[in-house]
Amino acid sequence: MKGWTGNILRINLSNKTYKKETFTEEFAKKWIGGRGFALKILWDELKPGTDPLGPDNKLLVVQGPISGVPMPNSGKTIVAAKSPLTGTYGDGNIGSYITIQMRKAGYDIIIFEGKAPSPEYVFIEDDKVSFLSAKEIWGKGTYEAQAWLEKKYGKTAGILSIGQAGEKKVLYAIIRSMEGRSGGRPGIGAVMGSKNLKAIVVKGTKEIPMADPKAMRDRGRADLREVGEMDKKAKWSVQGTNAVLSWCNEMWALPVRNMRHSHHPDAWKLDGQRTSEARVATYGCPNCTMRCGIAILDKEGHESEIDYENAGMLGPNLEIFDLKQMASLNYLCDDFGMDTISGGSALSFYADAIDQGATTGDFKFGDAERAKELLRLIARREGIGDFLALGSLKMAKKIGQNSEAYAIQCKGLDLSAYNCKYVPGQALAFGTSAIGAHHKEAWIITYELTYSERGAYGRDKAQKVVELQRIRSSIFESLPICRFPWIELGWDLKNYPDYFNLATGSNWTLDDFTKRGDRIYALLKAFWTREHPDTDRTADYPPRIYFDPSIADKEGPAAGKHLEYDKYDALLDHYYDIRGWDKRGVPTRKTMESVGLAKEAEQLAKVAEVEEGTVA
Ligand code: PTT
Ligand code: SF4
Repeated sequence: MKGWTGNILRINLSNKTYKKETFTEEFAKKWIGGRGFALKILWDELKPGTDPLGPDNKLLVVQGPISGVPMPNSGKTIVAAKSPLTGTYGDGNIGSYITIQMRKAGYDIIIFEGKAPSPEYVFIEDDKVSFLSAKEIWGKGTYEAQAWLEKKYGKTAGILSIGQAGEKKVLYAIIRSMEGRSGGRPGIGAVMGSKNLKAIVVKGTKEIPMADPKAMRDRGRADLREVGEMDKKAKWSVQGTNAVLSWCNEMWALPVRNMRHSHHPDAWKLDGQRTSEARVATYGCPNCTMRCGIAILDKEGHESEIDYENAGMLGPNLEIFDLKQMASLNYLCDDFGMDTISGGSALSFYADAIDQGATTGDFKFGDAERAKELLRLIARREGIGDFLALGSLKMAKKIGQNSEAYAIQCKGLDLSAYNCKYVPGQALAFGTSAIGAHHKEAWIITYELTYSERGAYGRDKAQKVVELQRIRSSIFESLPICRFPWIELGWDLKNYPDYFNLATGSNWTLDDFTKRGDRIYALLKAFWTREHPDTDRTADYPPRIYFDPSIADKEGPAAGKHLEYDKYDALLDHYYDIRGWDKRGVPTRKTMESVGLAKEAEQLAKVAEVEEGTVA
């Protein structure tokens, strides 16, 4: 096999054993890598109803056929498990040296099973695996853990670690790497913590297998230069992802006050120009010539990497407009290892619920100092922090009093920083994202607000969401590779099949990828259905407050507007029709068979109703 190493490393933390397994070329070509591999393995190996934080859940670290090869932005790794937030398949896409080191050590997939009897980290060096005590770093933040491990294993060792939030199983804990990388929004860091696994370190010395190494090197060198030049011309990484903050504010699509508002006159204080002017360091992933991790100093003087989601959710969403204070909240999330999006959303939901009289407490929008204290309590799960660690949906279920309406989440995962109360296509993208509300599945908002009619619910928007989910699931999450050269610089999508072919010796076109994207999306929704057999179309609705006329903006381009149930339902029907799913949003048997999932349809039918359908 070329491109893939063909190897799986299976590690049992309970009894400190490990074994090397192989996968077939048929499996590789059916599922590509990254998300495709992780999804199929978790579907096959987890019993329905597995406790996400119990020893039977599995933590996967996964590469694909072009991971780590010398080409633009190939330093990304998938971390995946059954999510404690959503109760279904969850993953994150993280930049890390582990991408290169794992491939050099000869593995595409590492599966962690069981639970270490005491806090440990695992060191993998080619064929050897060591189980080592983590007592010197357990209880420490991710910056200290990373520095301690780097000192021992070197700056370019592949290192993934969790902070106190992962150790304490905060449901939205993430995994960290290098100085600024964070991945696994659906609580993959909590799964790692539940296994008593503080860190994973990998070093390898082998060659990454490629069908045509010389062509790959020549093409890679030229394209790294080309993407770097495109970035210089476009000046994209001058502001990086935070360039979008002022655009969202202009478009009235910014998260403000738990998304009750969508615009704020002070938002400019946190925008891309301000973060760029305050820059003290730049971070990035391996193999990248458009490094986008812009770090500024926070109120306490720490370097804090500000991406748009962090700024949006910890700034305007909490009505905090002091750049350094917002950076402090971001630094704490990074150090504790918790998701800035869900962390920001848990805090804004709490302030909102107090405002609405649904609960009592001493936190108000705009109170940055109290927000810092709350983040510390969350990371330790102390006092009110234990409640905030559950994430907005589970908090709302505890509070009751109709507060679920303003928990800004879908399927248990909080929305990234795009306020869709009058952006139907992006609301559909969040609603139908099968891992919960994450913009990485389909970022249709720029198309919708730039080239389409904002308030329209036409079939074209459902079609666009499906197209983006196809491309992102198959190419960007399954190769896996950073999507920014394509999405931000317009680097041609056709480059990706080219690299895949150079690595594997195949002759694939874009079509070969997008077909697999449909297979992956059908299995993702089947996974959700297997875990939630009584599911219906409401699982694909955006937050209920978006339909509430009382939160419509009073001025601006969306004045007096909000989402409407009947129109959203019609849009959802278009989506299901294009996908060949039934009216509950469950893939039909015929659809599953048509994308090569006949066996999986049988398995699903044992626990949930599967309609026959007509799409073949
Ligand atoms: C990603 C999500 C994002 S997406 C952001 S900012 W973004 C937040 N970043 C966090 C952070 O930082 N610290 C923290 N404690 N929590 C954070 N939570 C949020 O997590 C990230 C970049 C970014 S920055 C984006 S859009 C792109 N995402 C990609 C993707 O999803 N797929 C893909 N193929 N390529 C992508 N490229 C870009 O990568 P999750 P990273 Mg991330 C400090 O993992 O779980 O998907 O959540 O990985 O290496 O940090 O790169 O405006
Ligand atoms: Fe990482 Fe940013 Fe480069 Fe993508 S563009 S590989 S997220 S540094």
